[in-house]
Amino acid sequence: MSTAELDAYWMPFTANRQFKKNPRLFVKASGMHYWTDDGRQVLDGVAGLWCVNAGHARPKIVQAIQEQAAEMDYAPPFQMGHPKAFELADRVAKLAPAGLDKVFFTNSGSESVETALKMALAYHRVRGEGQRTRLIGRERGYHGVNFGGISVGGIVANRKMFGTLLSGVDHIRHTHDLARNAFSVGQPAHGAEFANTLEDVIALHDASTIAAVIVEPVAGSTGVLIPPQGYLQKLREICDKHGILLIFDEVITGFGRTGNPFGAQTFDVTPDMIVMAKGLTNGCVPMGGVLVKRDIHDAFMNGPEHLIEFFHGYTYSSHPLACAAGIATLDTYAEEGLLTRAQQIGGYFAEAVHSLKGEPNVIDVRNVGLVGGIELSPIPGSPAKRAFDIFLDCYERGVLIRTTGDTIALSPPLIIERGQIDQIVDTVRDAIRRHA
Ligand code: PXG
Repeated sequence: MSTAELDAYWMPFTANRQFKKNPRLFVKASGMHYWTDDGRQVLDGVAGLWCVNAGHARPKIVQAIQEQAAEMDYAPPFQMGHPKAFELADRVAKLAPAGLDKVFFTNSGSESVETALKMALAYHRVRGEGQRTRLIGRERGYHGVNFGGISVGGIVANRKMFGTLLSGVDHIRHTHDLARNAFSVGQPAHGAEFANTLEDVIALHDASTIAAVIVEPVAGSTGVLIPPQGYLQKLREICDKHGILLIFDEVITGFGRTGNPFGAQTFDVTPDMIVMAKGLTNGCVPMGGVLVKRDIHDAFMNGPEHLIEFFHGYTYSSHPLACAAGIATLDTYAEEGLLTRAQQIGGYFAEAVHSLKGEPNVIDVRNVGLVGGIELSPIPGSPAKRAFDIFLDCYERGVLIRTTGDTIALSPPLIIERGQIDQIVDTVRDAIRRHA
């Protein structure tokens, strides 16, 4: 494409000027691969953007979307319904930890986060604890890009340009501890006590003012931080002790990424709400949702029956194309055992990514399920440059990876085979050496 043709589109989370000088365009995708506009095949090491968990262009999903578009393009979600919305909610609830059996639909992870935060505030209010207005997030957390999400989020670059954000928000400490945990395989041994920083925040504000705590079970965007052993359990205990809701943002960890349908199951901690998106529809149609405990939902079911109970929703909540894609996605996951496949191939993946220990500038390798993080020491004075150059290098050599700061993130489709894991890791290794 010419410079003029690339001009109008202001690209999200992209170095626009760098991109437009040397564009990287995908035109086709199938299975584990993309194809570029100049006909090169690129192995997908990040499932698009952590979402295409069943791989690309899966026939059942493609067909479901095509048929739905022809049969019924749209149905209003307010005061009306369509069967597939109920079917998908039921299917998702059946995958969730026991007790989380109500589902609210949105169109993205960001909208799901806003929905969960609003539900938490309103829940306390409908049960007479309306003074619980504070929301607690975590340093380095990513919860999408809307105002609630960046307020509870902890990635500085995503917040600092946007004013004072939501009031009444505080943050607990992040869990990264290179000194004690570098090169941990799976969950790091040290750091359960970082959960105690929640007790400090509670002591400062008083528990009676706090509505909810939101964390990612595995922090993805900030560079793959795996929860220390016992850490999430401790958060759960502290929240229970003080009547505070615990929200897991599982936009990345949902739908098989850690070896179970949800990270809550992998780490054996049940939150009060689960925020999801991405893998819910295999990335094929935008969709997100919030899984909620039954008693939270039931607390709203008061008052005259003709009145709306929760004043929230989107024009495209439970869009028919998204629901059709979601049902076909869950069918595909089930038929191929994909939601637990990371348990089988995760060991091989772990060994492969940890073989990068000892390569130049590699200061940490982290993994869980089919997620890997490789942290590099930055070029002095040029943070993020080394990892970005490695990203470009891998792309030129036919492997798509993702970088954030100086950390490389790998999160391939769950259909990946061993030889493809080798190809990704070998390509990353060569690129790391070339940029030493
Ligand atoms: N929560 C989490 C935990 C996420 O990872 C969102 C919310 C927002 O979802 P939407 O659909 O509104 O984008 C996400 C999104 C990265 C990267 O750096 C990750 C995401 C988005 C963009 C980049 O790897 N995850």
